[in-house]
Parts: sequence; C-alpha cells; structure tokens
Amino acid sequence: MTDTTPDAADLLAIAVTVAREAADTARSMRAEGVSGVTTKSTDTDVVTAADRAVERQVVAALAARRPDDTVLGEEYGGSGGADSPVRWVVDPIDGTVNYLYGLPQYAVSLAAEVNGVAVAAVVRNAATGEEWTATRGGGAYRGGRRLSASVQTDLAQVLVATGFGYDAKRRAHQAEVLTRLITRVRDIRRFGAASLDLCLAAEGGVDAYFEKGLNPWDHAAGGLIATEAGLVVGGLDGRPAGPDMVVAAPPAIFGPLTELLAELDAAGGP
Ligand code: LIP
Repeated sequence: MTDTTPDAADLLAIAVTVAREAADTARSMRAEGVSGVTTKSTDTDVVTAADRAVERQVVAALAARRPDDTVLGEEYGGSGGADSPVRWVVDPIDGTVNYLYGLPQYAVSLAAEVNGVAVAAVVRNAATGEEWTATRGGGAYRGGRRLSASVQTDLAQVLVATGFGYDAKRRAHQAEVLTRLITRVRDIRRFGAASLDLCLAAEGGVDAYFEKGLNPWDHAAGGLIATEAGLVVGGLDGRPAGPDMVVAAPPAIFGPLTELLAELDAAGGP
C-alpha cells in the first residue's frame, strides 16, 4: 500500500542509512584504485566503475525499502514504480574528478521529493565521513549540530564558491564572467562538488555559491540543506534553481548577487 504523505523524518532515516552504505562502497572501491573509467559528454566528463556500482546499490536499497517510489540518478536516469508521490534524486559520487585524483572532496548526494518538492536530504563526504542532513521545515544539521549560514549583507565582502562545466566553450564563458565578478566580491573558491559546496555554504564556510549547468542530482539535496540553514536558493530573474543557474546566498545578498550575475550574463553562453 503506497503511503500518500510519507513522513519526512522517515524518509531521512532511509536516506541516511542508504547514503552511509553507499559512501562505504565508494571509499572502499577508491582504496582498491579507480577502475572502469570512461567519459560522457566530453573527454573530461569522466565516470568510473564506482559511480555506476554505487548508483546501482542505492537504487536496489531504495527499492527494497520503498518499491513503489521512483529514482532519478546521474548514471542510469529514471527508474522504479509509478504510483508513489516520492521520487529519490541521487548523485552516487558528486565530485567524480576529485574522486579520480584522490582529492577528499566527493560525496553521495541523496534527496527525497514528495510531489516534486524536496523534503529530506543527506550529503555524505565519502572520503571524510562528514555528513549533512535536512528535512523541510526541520532545519539543517552537520552531525548533531544545527546549521546557520552566513548573514552577510555586503556583496563586496562575500566569499563565493562556484564551479565550471565539462565543455571547454562553457568554461571559457564561465571564466570570462569570473574576471568581471571577482572585483565585485571578496574572493572566489572552487572545490569541485556542487553538493559539498552547498553544504559548505549552509555552515558558513563560504557566504554564497552559484553555478551554471547543474543537473537535479547535483543540487537537490544540497539545495534543501542550504535552504534549511537560512540561505535563499534559486535561479536568476525569479526563476527556480535549475540548469540555467543555481544560486545560494544570504537573504540580503541573493538579490544583489543574482542581479550582478544577470548583468554579467552568467546564465548565458554555451
Ligand atoms: C560536478 C559538480 C560540480 C561541477 C562539475 C560537475 P559530477 O558533478 O558537482 O559542481 O563544477 O562540473 O558537474 O560530474 O562530479 O557529478
């Protein structure tokens, strides 16, 4: 029998258990050395045997617990039942290039949506074991500590994280935007995994984050965690966060930052 209004706390408990097991698999496979490396959209857009294995593990674990739910994953796309209001959105290894190079900045990112709205989220750094969670209306946490993000009000004082796409033409446009943005903020940081960037913003490790070209699995979980920590998460010109642009910023900065990004045509280009 499909539950029409699943409890966010119950979904979070499932997400945390599944993400921890998945992170253990990602870490143990990394220890054995990276294998099965192929490429996707460009020669630098890599996927490894671990990305695929971890996603299969997550899909199977979710199907065992909630067989009617659907799952959207980076490597295998959509799968699962049809008559459940719940959709899981998973990035098995967010930060795959970091994973490839052994940089400890890659994560299992898992969000549960009910009727298209994220209600529970976990991001677990598979290398370090750091874990961020959130439920809609229930706050964001790292471990047991409730998170509150930056309340910066001066754009010129903002430390902002961002990222670049796998297409060289897009990177050229993103870099061009940065040459004009960097004089208008405190400084830029580039860590290589959107889900972890959003969690870092949620705990005030940076004031804000933005990136063009993300897929739902890159920001579904991190976006809820950032929102529940007090940031505004959205796109440009009043649009929701999406492939054009994802911005997470303190309430007083979101407007000025999105206006500046629009002025710099950050959502434009290839
Ligand atoms: C990555 C994102 C990152 C972005 C990379 C890539 P992946 O996701 O997390 O923010 O800059 O280009 O999209 O490919 O490691 O899952």
